[in-house]
Amino acid sequence: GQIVNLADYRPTDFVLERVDLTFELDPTNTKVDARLIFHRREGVDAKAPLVLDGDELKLSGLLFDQREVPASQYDVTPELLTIRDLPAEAPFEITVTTYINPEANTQLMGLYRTNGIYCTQCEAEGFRRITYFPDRPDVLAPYTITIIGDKAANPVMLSNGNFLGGAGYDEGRAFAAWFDPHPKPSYLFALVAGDLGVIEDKFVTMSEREVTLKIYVEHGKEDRAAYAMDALKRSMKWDEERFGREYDLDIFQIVAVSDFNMGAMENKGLNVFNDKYVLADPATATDQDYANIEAIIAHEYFHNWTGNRITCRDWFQLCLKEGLTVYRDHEFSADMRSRAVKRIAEVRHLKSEQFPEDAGPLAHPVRPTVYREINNFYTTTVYEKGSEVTRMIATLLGADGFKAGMDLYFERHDGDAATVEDFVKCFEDANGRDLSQFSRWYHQAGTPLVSVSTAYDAGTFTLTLEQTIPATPGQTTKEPMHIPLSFALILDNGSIAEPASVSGGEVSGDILHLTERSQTFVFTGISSRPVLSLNRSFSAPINLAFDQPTEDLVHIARHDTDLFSRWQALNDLAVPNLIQATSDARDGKPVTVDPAFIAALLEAAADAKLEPAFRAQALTLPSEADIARELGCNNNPDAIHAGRQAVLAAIAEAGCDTFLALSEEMRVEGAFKPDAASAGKRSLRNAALGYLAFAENTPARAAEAFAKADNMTDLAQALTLLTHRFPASAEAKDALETFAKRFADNPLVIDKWFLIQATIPGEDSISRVKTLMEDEKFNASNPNRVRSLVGAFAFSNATGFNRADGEGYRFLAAQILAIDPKNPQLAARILTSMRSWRSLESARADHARAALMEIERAPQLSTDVRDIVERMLK
Ligand code: HT7
Ligand code: ZN
Repeated sequence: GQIVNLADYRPTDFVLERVDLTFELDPTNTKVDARLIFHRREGVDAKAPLVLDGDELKLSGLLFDQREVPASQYDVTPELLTIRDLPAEAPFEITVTTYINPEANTQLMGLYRTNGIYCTQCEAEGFRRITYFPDRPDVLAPYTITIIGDKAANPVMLSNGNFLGGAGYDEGRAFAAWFDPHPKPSYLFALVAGDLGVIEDKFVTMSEREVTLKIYVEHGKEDRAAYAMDALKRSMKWDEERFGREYDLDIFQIVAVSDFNMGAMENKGLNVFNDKYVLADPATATDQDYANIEAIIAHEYFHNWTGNRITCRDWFQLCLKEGLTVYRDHEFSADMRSRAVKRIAEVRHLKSEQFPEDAGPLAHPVRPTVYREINNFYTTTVYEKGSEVTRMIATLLGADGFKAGMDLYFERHDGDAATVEDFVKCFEDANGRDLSQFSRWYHQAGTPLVSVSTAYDAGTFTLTLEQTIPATPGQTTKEPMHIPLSFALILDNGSIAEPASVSGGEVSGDILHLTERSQTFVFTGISSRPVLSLNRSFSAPINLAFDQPTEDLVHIARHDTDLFSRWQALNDLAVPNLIQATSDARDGKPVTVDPAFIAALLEAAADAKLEPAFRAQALTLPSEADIARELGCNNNPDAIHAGRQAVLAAIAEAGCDTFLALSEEMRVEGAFKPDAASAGKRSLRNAALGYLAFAENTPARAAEAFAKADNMTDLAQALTLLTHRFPASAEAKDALETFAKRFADNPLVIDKWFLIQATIPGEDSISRVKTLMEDEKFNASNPNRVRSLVGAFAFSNATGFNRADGEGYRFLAAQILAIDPKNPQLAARILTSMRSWRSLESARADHARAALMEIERAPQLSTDVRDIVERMLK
C-alpha cells in the first residue's frame, strides 16, 4: 500500500532481454520456473542490485547462469527479491523457481482455477503473484512458454503467441509450448489450461495472411459462442479499414471463464473473457447482452494495437490504452449500429457513471499523478472520459487530421511503452497544432460547467460563454480548458442559419472553440431570432447551465438535424419537470407535468420517420440517479422516486393511445435476430408496455407479454415490469418462479433474476436481497453473482439502498467486510456505489458516514478497500 507518484518514474536498472517460463500444473502446487535474461542498462551503477517484485510468493530456487545463488547474495520477502553482485555489462541468466496454489487464489489475480480451468489475470500487477519479476509495463520481452500438465485433465493448454508444439510428456502428462515474438510487458501474459470446448474459424488479413480464430468455452456451450466469433471477424476487418491495423500472429484465441473480476482481458493473442461477454443465444441473451458482446470483443481485439503493440510506460498512462480503445470500440459500434442511438447511450452512461465520479470524493484526472492502489484506477474517468478526450481530439482536427495523428502514433511508437505526452505530440506534429491548452483535459479533474447567455438584436446574435471547473480532491484552482462546442443556429423554419460573419473567437465549421474563462461570440447576418443548439453530439463532456425556454427546446427536439441534440432537448425538457415533481412529492403536493413537455415526448414517440431505437430512448426519462445529480445536494431518494413515478404516470395517461398503437406496430415477427433494427423495435415496444402498465394499472398486459415472450429481451423486460410495478401481485410471483425454474441451470440468466429482484424499489428490498443470498443458486465467491445481487442493489436501487434508517449502508458495509478478505478488487469496486454519499440529505448522509467509518475501523482491510474508504471520507 505505498503511495506511487508519477514524478518518481525512472526506467529499470536492468533490461530484460528474454523470458522463458515453464509451468508444471497442479491444482494446489504449480511449479513455475522463470528463466530471465537481463543486462545492466548503460550508465547504471555497477553495484545496483536487481530488484524483482513478488506478491505472496515463496522462493524455492534461485540460479545465476544455472548455478545456485548463495544466500549471501540475495534478500527475499514475499514481496521482493533483491539480488546483488551481478555483472556490470554482460547479459546473464537468472532462474527463479516458485510454487503457487491456483486453487486457493480467490483474488482472481495471478494464476487461479475456475470451474476446473487454470486461468491467469495479470493486469495490472498479477504477474508478480506467479513469479518474482520486474512487473511493470515498461519492461518488454519476447516470451517462450512451456506448460506441462495432466493429459486427461488438460487437453487444452494455451499461452500467448504462436503454437510451437506439444505432445505426450511422460506417463500421464502432456506438454505444450508457445512463443510470442512480440515484446510485451508481463501484464499481457496469459495461460489457460483445462478441458474446454472450442469453435474455430479463420480470417484472411489485408495482406492475405490466414489467421486461425478459436473461441474456447465450457463443453456444451459452443453454440452460444457464434455471435462472439462473428463480432471478432467484423472487428478485425473494421480495424483494417478504419485504422489500417492488421493482426500480427498466426492465431487469435479467446477463452470464456465464469469467474472473472472485470469484463475481459486483452492478453496478447489470448484474450480471456468473463463468459457473460461471450455467450449468447436468443433464449438466454438480451439485445443489450448482444451489444455488449460486440463492443467488448471489439475493445479487447483493438487493444492488440492500442495497448499491446504500443503499451503504457507506467500505470499513470492507463488512459493511453483504455481511453483510446474505448473511443475505438465506440466508433466500431456506431458503424455497426445506429450512430445517433449509440451516442445517446454513451452519453447516458457517461453522465450516470463518470459525472458523479468527477463530482465526488473519488474524482481524479484522466491521467492521474498519484495512486495508492492501481486496481482502483480502472475507472470510468480513465475509460469513458478518456474516450471523450480522444473524441475531442478528432473533433478539433477533423477526420483527416485525426487519422494523420493516429498513423504517426502507430509508426513512431510501435513497440514502445509510451506516455500521454507522446500520444498528444503525434497529433501536434502531424497537424502543426499546439495542443498544450487542450492537454488540460488529461490533467484537470472535474466536469467543466459552461454557462450560456444569448441575445438577439437586428440581425446580430450574441453568445456569451463562461467556463468554470469545480474544485476536486487535491486540485483547488483550475486553468481554462479548450472546449470544442458543436453548435447550430436553428431558424423558425427549421433550417440552419449561415452567419455573414463571426467574431469573438475561433469558429471552424460548426465548432466553436471556447478557450477563455469568458468569451463572447457575435454572429451577424441572422435573419430572425435563432434557437441555439449547443454541444451537439455531446462534442465536449461538460455540463451546460443554459436556461433555454421550453419553446426553444421543443423547436430543437423537432428540427435539429443532429439526432443526439433532439434527444438532449427532450431530456432538458424532462429535467425541470422531474425536479418539480421531486419537490412536490417531498411536500406531499400533487405532481403536475408541463403539457408542452408531454406533447414533445409523444410527438417523438409517434414519429414514424424516426428510427424506433431513437424513439425508445426519447421515452426513457432521466433515471433517479440522473435526477439526483441534477439536484446536486440534499437528496431524498424516496421523493425522487415518487416524483418520477408520478411523471411517468402523467405521460402514460396522456399517451395511452400512442402506447397502445406502438405495442402492436412494434411487434417483431419471425425468428429472433440480434441486429440493431430488430432490437430497436423491441425496445420501443417494451417502452410502450412500460407506460401502459402505468396507464392501466394492472399486471395483466405485462403477464401476457411474459407468457408470450420468445426471446430473453422481451422476457426479462416483462419480468422487470411485473416485479417492479406490481411486486405484490400473484403474476409477479408466478413469473419469478417460472423464470427461475426455466433457467436454473444457466447462472448467467439467473444473474438477471437476481438483478431484477435486487432492484425492486422500496424498503423491503434489503430483506429480499438477504433472502436471495441464501438461495442455493447464489455463490458468494463468483463475482458475477455478487455484482448481480449486492452490486445491483447498491448501485441501482436508490430507494432500497438509501433507506432512511441507514440499514442499506450498514448492510453494504457488512458485505464489503465479508467480500474483502476473498476478493479485495471486487469489494473495493462495489464500495464505490457510495461515492455520492455527501449529496444525500443530512440524516441519510450521517448514516452513510457511520457505515463508511465502520469499514475504515476494521482491523484487516485490503489496500484496495482502505484506499477507497479513506478517499471517500476525506
Ligand atoms: N485491460 C483490462 C483491464 C482488466 C483488469 C484490470 C484489473 C484487474 C482485473 C482486470 N481484468 C481486466 C480490460 C480492458 O480494459 O480491456
Ligand atoms: Zn481496455
